[in-house]
This record gives sequence, C-alpha cells and structure tokens, in this order.
Amino acid sequence: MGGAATVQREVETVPVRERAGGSVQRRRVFSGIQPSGNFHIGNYLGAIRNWVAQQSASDNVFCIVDLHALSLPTTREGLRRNIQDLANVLLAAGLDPDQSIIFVQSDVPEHPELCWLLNSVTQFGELRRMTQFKDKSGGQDESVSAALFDYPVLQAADILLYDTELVPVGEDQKQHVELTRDIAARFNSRYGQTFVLPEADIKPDGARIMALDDPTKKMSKSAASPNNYIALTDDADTIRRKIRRAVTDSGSDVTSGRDKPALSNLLTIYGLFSGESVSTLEERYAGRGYGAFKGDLAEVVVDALAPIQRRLVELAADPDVARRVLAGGAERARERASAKMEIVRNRMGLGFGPP
Ligand code: AQP
Repeated sequence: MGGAATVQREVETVPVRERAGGSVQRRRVFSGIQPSGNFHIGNYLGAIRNWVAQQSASDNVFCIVDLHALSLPTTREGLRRNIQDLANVLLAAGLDPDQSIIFVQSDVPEHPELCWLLNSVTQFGELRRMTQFKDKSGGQDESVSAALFDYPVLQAADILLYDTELVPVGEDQKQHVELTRDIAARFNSRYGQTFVLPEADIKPDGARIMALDDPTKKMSKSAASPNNYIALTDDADTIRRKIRRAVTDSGSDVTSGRDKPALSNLLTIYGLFSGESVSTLEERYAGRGYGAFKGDLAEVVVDALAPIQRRLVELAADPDVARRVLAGGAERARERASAKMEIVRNRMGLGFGPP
C-alpha cells in the first residue's frame, strides 16, 4: 500500500527558471492555510502535499492565515489551539523550515497594512462576484462580517508582499488568485511597476476533493457533519467508518466518469494516496462491487496518514518545536515584507518621506 512518501514522489515538481550563464533561480512560491480546525485530506491532497513535494525546488513562504480566520466567528482559545495544531500539521506533513519560511500572518503587520492599501485599487463589484463570499455568506450578506467580504484583498496582499510567482492551491482558490493578478496589474498601471503578477499552481488531480457525504460539494473544514471529511487526525476506525458510509452512485461498477461523481472522487483519493492510476484501479475492482473497493480504500488512507499521525503525536508532546519554527519564520518573513512595503508606501506617496 502507498504511504506519504509514495504520494510525494508522484507530485510533479515546479519548473525552475534558468538564468543566463546556466545558474538556476528558484521560483518564488507563496500559499496560506486558515487555522480553522479539522484539517482534512482535501487540504492535504489539494495543497499541503504539493507544497512539501515542491519545497526543495522553490523559494517558499507558507503562512498560517489567522487574520483570515477572523472572517468567521472565533474564540481566543480556539484560535490559539488551531494555530498550534496547524503548525504541527504542516511540520508533520513534511514542510521543512530549512527550505520554507513558515509563519503566522498576524506576526507580520505588513499583511493587513498592504490589504488596506490594495483596498483602494479594488472594486466593490469585483469582491461581490467572488463565489467563496457567496458560498460562505450563504445569502446572509447583511449580517456576515465585512472581513469575509474583504478576504480576497487580504489574500492578494499575502501573495503580493513576497513577489510571488506561483501560488499552489486547490481549485476553490483559482478565482482569488485571478483577482490578485487584476489588483496587481491595476496598482502597477496606476503607480508604476511594483508587483509581480502571480499564477495559480493547480494540479490536475486532487485540486477539488469532494465531500464524502455529498460529492457535489467540496470537502470542507466548516461542514456541519464530520462525515463530510476525513480529518488528518481521524483514527483508523473513524476513517474506516466514514469511508464505509460515504455516498456512492447508483449501480455497482467501480468506475470514474461524469455520471459517477461519488466513485470518481473516491477513486481520485485512492489513486493519490497509493500512487496508482485510476484506470489501474478500475481494472482491479471490475465486477467486485463497492464493498471490496471501499474496504481497500480505507486501508490505503489509514496507511498513508499513519506516518503523519505518528509525527503529530510527537509534535503535540513538544509544542516548543512549532513555536521556534514560527518565531524564526516570522523574523524572515518580516524582513522581506518590510522591504517591500517601503517601496509600496513610497510609490503611493504615503507618509512624510522624500519628495
Ligand atoms: N476539498 C478540497 N480539495 C482540494 N483542495 C482543497 N483546499 C480546501 N479544500 C479543498 C485547499 O486547501 C488550502 C487551504 O484551504 P483554506 O484553509 O484556505 O480553506 P478553504 O479553501 O476555505 O477550504 P476549507 O479547508 O474546506 O475550509 P472552509 O470549510 O472554511 O471552506 C487551499 O489551497 C484550498 O484550495
């Protein structure tokens, strides 16, 4: 059965750019994840495992976006716990502080500062069109926080602060990265070339892992039912139970296709965790029905998560490991962010600086 190591070998790596003279320049990569609890295999397969697989080939900044988490109601204790848990998840999944800057967003005040400045070049209509706002506000846009509405501008600030070229994300973030490009281009044309226009790095497989209890919706941390997702911390029996209960399509063939959204999703998860192709799996389970397939899928997921879970137990016993990583990461991120903000403030004519 496949494990996390197999998964990482399968992920295609970021192309590096060659400079004149043959030396290689690493592509600048930024991505963020909200500390909102219940980190699931969708976050892992769609984002985190790609960050890990590519980190040695790129110049990476990975951010625990606690300010974004404030867009929905939080508590002090809950947020603190989720930040610590997420830092442990990122380290357990294989992010390496020697290869990647890993830090907490609110430790670098340039993020909200740049967000405010970018608000001035963002149109209200652009934000109103964001599908994530529509989904998360659930039609209650009179009562949700203004932070939820402004979320994509803070995300643009996160990305643009680090001259990011590639943003490895799941499919749901594509629209936000496109908006980031529009905001950067508008700023550049108004104030002069300042920001790099980033590209979303969305892999063909795993970019949209669907909910186990409703394969028409994406797997989501904030889902009402825990049967929606497999958390990275779910124990073996919970994983087996959730997969046994996962919604299936009508019929009994283990095949992928438009008319088989549930099986397509389960096959994708199996393939990504085992390193096997969907067609190999379809052949193996031809005529064997859903029961045998689901039983094996559960064991594949249990085995793949086991090394991450073992590391999580060690990290939970020693919270200082994550604390040290985040403190070092914040220092390195602040250095880059403050240099960039000096340029931005100057371009915009802010403060009482040189004429
Ligand atoms: N179902 C998914 N399939 C593939 N990738 C996914 N991501 C999220 N859900 C899936 C990717 O995980 C990264 C971090 O996500 P986030 O913390 O920014 O949260 P989100 O995109 O709002 O999605 P969540 O985790 O399900 O949270 P809620 O429930 O709050 O919406 C991103 O790269 C995201 O694309």
